[in-house]
Amino acid sequence: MKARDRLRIAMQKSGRLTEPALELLNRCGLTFRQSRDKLFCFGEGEPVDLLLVRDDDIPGLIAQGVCDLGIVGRNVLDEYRFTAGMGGPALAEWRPLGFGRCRLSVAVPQEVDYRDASQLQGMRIATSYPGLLGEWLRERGVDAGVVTLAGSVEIAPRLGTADAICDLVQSGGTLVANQLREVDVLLESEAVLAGPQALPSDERGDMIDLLLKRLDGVIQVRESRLLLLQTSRGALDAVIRLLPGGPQPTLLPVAGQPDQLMLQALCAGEVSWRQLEEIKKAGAREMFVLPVEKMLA
Ligand code: PRT
Ligand code: ZN
Repeated sequence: MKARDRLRIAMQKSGRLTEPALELLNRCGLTFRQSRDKLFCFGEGEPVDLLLVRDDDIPGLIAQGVCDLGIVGRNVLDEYRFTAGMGGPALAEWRPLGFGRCRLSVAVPQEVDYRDASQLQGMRIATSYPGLLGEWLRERGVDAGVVTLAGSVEIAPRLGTADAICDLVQSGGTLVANQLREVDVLLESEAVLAGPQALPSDERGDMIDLLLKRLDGVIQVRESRLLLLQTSRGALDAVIRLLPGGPQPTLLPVAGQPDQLMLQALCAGEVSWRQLEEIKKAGAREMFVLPVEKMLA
C-alpha cells in the first residue's frame, strides 16, 4: 500500500482532548504504535494513522488535504471558518463526539449591568476568538473593539486592556476567580469529528464510511443505559409512560409474586435522579441504572 492509501486523522498532541479522543478511537478498534517524536502514530491493525498536533492547526491540515479527518473542538473549527479558512475549502462537522464540552461566552466585570448585546457598543472585548466574536457582534449590529489575545484573556479587564471578554467557559470557576460574570453564550461546543464537505471518492472514502459506522455504534452504546425495576401490574402503565426514550421495555414475571413484574428498558441517554424519583412515585421499586458495555441488535 502506498503511504497515502492510508487514512490520516489529526488530533491534539497534548491537552484536554487527547485522552478522550484516543480512547474513542481505541473503542472503534483502532490502536497505534507511537513513534519516537510522538508526532506521527502508525495504526497497527487498520490502515489509519494519527498526526498529533496543536488543536489550532487541525482545521488547516484537513483543508490542505494533509489529513483526512480531525478531532477538534467545535470552537476551533468554527473560528477557522471565519478567519484563516475563509474562502478556502469548506469543512464539515461529521459527528459531535460528546466530550470536551464547554461554551464560548461573553463575560463582564461582576458590577457591570448587562441586559443585551447592545450594551457592548463601544467596549473593548478581549478574546482568542476574533472571528466568532466579530461575526456575533455584526449579526447584532454592535460596534465594539475586538482585542485579540493568545491566552490569559480573563485577566484583561483587571489589567485595563479590555472592558469585557469572550472566552471558553466550562465550570465557570475561572470567571468567578477573576470577578467576571457570564452574560451571553455565543456557541455551545464539544469535540467533533471534522472533515472535508464530501468524502473522497477513493478507498479512503470507504474507510471513512466504515469508521463513521463504528463511531456511531460506540457513541450509541456509550450513551445507552439499561434501566431495571420492579413494579406491580396495576402501576405498569403509569411507570411505562414515564420511561425515558428507547425501544419497548421487556417484562418478566417475578417468582412467587404474581402481581409483580420485572421491567427492563434500554434508555437512549442518561437517566437522572429526578426521572428515577418520578418513576418510583408512580409505583416502581428496586430500581437500577446500568451502563451498557457492548450492544449487538
Ligand atoms: O496546545 P494546544 O493549542 O493544542 O492546546 P490548547 O491550550 O489550545 O487547548 P486545551 O487543551 O486547553 O483545550 C482544547 C479544547 O478543549 C478547547 O478548544 C475546547 O474545545 C475544549 N475545552 C473544554 C476547553 C475547556 N473545556 C476549558 N475549560 N478549553 C479551554 N478551557 C479553559 C478556558 O479557556 C478557560 O481558561 O478553561 C478555563 C475555563 O474553565 P472553567 O472550568 O474555569 O470555566
Ligand atoms: Zn490551542
